[in-house]
Amino acid sequence: MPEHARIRSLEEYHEAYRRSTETPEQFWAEVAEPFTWRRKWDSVMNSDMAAGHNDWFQGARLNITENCLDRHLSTRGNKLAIVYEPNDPHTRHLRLTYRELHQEVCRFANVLHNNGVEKGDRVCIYMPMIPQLAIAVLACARIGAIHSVIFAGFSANAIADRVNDAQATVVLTSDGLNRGAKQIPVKRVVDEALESCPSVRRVIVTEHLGWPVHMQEGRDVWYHEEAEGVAKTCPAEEMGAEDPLFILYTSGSTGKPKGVVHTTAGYMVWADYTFRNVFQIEENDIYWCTADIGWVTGHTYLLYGPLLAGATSLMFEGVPTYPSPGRFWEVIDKHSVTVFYTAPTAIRSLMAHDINHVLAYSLDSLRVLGSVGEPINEEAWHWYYTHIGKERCPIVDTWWQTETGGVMISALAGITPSVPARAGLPLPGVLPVLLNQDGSEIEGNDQEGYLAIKQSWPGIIRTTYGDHERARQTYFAPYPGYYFTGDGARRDENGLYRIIGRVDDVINVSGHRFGTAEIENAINQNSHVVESAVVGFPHDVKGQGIYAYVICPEGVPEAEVERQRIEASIIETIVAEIGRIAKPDKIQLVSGLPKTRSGKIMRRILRKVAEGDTTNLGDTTTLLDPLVVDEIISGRK
Ligand code: 6R9
Repeated sequence: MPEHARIRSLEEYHEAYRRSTETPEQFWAEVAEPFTWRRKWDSVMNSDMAAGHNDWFQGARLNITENCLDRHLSTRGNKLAIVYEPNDPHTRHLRLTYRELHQEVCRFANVLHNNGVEKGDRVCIYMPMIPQLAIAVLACARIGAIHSVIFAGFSANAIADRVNDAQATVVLTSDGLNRGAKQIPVKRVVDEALESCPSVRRVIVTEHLGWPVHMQEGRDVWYHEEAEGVAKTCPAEEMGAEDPLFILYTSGSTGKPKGVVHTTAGYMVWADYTFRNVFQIEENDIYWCTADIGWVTGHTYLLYGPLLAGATSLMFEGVPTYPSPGRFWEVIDKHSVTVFYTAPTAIRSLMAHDINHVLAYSLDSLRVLGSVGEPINEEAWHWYYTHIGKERCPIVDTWWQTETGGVMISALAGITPSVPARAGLPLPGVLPVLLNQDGSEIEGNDQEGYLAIKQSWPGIIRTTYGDHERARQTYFAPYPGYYFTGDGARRDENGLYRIIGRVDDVINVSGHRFGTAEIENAINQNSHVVESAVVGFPHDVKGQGIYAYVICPEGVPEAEVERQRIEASIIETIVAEIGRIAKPDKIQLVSGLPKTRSGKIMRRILRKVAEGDTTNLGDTTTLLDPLVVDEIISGRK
């Protein structure tokens, strides 16, 4: 494993941190040194935080797949790059060495070329968690096409929004996918989406379930037919350091998901550096990140980070509870997983089952445990630490965001402090600050405020696709000179950070971000709906649940069956507009919403009611119609 820039002790951490903040350009130039560059940079960091302009390694030329694959062939050609564990434990798993993965990526890249994909083109990928997904993503990067992976649980409408925003010309998909006991006709969802996507001229379909699918003449082709006789070598396109590598859509506090853009060199350096240091990766590790490649965690810590480091990455197609709640632990034993990275929601859902599902497995191979996506509550932390890590594996609670490209605040496994409910200390290069509402910095420990970042880092978001002003407004304008995270945090008495949660209108459901406005927009498409307001509430397993208050045109129907019918219809609309993952936990039909005289919905009140805390609703005197609050309380779900 590359020892380069590897932190091995607490002293080394402090030293690296000091250098990364005092002389960041020198620090990152050293970290970047051993990658494969076609040409080195002219300057390391150019940052104008107020304008949201951040360039790293300007002037450098490279291809990230040469760093993920070619670079390892002489020393790790026969090492496993990807181990694939299918949904069904009785189906055969698959292993790809670095050499094999290199060949498959080249082949897919040639297929893309043959289908007219060129550098800078946007390619949307809507595929199951199978090796072909990883291969497809890397194939785009190989030829300089910008990939935009869409999580394969999103609806046709959600796909169409993303494809149209990116103006993608090509879509990569499969015939179907397995998710636990369910099978989903993925290609059919894509077909429906593409009815409203005029930019798409080619769909390349990978056979996975062997299902018959409709192939549209002139547009759709089978991958296996296209790949026949195609060369397994493909020269890598030479990219500029700041050429976009991918777009990944994520929800914010406004209605439409944003296309977060990451570029080539900075993202690469950040992914590799954070991966090796946070998990303290060793050459023989079998590393398993349970995230789907459709989310940023899958991009940075299933795919790019591990491959850049030359590690073995396990890819799991299934779900934690199929065919039994012991599935994760079975996979860990089966493949001798050493480093395991998952989300608190998965841990909480498994905690709820009989502990015998855990005790049936040895879990001896484990060395490091990770958590990501939302704050991990103390109970889940202790369960994870005791029953999975057997009190010998450090837990890294990694705080970061789609926009940060990689981990920002976290323990480095076994090196910096790992305390329940604390993400911990910032990584080298990360300068977190706590801000007051007026934007002034809060000094000292044992303090709470808005979490912002004061200095550029290599993985910082570059723009939102096609609309830089939106990126500037969202992240850089709220507190000029800082990157604003949207999270609130506490710095404890030892300087460790504890992430409290979003301070904006974003709900985090099982580690998935949704804007309240985004869900409201979806609900409002339903003909039974005049207006809606969505808030989050604490949920035992998901972290936060979705509570929707909905006004119907004829008021709240008297009959229970009629109310149920409307609620079911609203759920159907949300599933169609966004996907099953955004289904509200509770829908309450109401005759009005608590609004101020200026027409603003008082979400604070709605949140309190959803939480079940109706004793102290605060000041309601500015409400237009205070009676509406009584109705909402009495009809609470
Ligand atoms: C990587 C990822 C980002 C939001 C972020 C925060 C929450 C993520 C966390 C965490 C507390 C952690 N979040 N990790 N909160 N502790 N370890 O999840 O990216 O999907 O963009 O979500 O998730 O609220 O702002 P993304």
